[in-house]
Amino acid sequence: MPIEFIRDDITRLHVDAIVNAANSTLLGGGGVDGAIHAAAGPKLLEECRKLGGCETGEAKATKGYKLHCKYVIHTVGPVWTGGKRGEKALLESCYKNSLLLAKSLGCETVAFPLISSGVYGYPKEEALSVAVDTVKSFLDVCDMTVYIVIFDKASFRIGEKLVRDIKEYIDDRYADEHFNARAEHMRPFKANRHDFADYAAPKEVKAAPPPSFASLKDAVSQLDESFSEMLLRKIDEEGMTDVECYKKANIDRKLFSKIRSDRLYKPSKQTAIAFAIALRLSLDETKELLMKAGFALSHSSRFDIIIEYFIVHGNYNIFEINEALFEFDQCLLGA
Ligand code: AR6
Repeated sequence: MPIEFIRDDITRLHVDAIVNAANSTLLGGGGVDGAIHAAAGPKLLEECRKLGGCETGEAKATKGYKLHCKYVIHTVGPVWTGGKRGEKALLESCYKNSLLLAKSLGCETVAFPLISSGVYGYPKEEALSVAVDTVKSFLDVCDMTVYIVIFDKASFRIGEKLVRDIKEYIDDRYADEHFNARAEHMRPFKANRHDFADYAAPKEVKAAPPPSFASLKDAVSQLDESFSEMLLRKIDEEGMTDVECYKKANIDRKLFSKIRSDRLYKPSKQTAIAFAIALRLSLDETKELLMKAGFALSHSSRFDIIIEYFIVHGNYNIFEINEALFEFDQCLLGA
């Protein structure tokens, strides 16, 4: 999956390269830099000494030594001094230069910490949005899986208002669900209280006749449009290309080819929803697409209600949706 947010210690990740939020000496320090040097062992510092430092916004690579990665890419973020000294452009350069370097080294998976958002004081919310926007632009032209590692949950805060709105939405939906469950429970009680003199016999409801199949084989052969068929049809109807669709869905090319070539492919629920978001499907269409993969949206699940919230509000920004899911401790969308 092209961008993935994970909450972890970056030194534990098994990827081709991890990025270090270093300082211009490249000789180690505190924060993530200290953790990376501690986990990699002293040989990392030995190699760093030979690099001759690094300018702010630039990136240099070393081997990973005892870490579970081939390379460490050291980049130097800007120190935040209020935002008027080109901090944003410098932070963007950190991500761009690290990604270009990773690509030149043949890396397919790269993990970033939130550069500058610790000791260097860059506001975490803004640091996160620079990270997401810059990585996203890079992935528009290049295939790679990029992990943005969130060490402390406070780094990952979507706007207070959005959190409040989603909370309200969840509370309302849960309340509905409970109300309906209670109403269901009360039904026999209401019937008991009926004045039987006024009681009218319920109208006869005619059920639709069941479909008639000559045999089980016959029944199984009459499959409806599958998930992959509906997905490809919707892509055509929207006038999108496959690439546009899977990039918007934050799904990687290999997974998309699998879905394309297997009409009975069964995706995960997160993948199916990611495509619904990429295609800007209405709530009903989303439910239809999900049903084809064997899933539903339910008001008994916070994940489902959050997805519904975004669709109902016409917000199809998958990164914002993922930030909200992360905020509410739910699985993220994508592969
Ligand atoms: N894994 C992932 N993220 C981490 C980890 C970890 N193990 N440890 C901290 N973070 P910082 P900076 C997060 O201060 O702001 C060093 O001394 C942390 O929560 O490490 O770019 C260097 O030598 C924060 O969100 O880097 C420099 O002198 C983010 O990583 C200076 O700090 C970055 O925090 C660089 O400051």
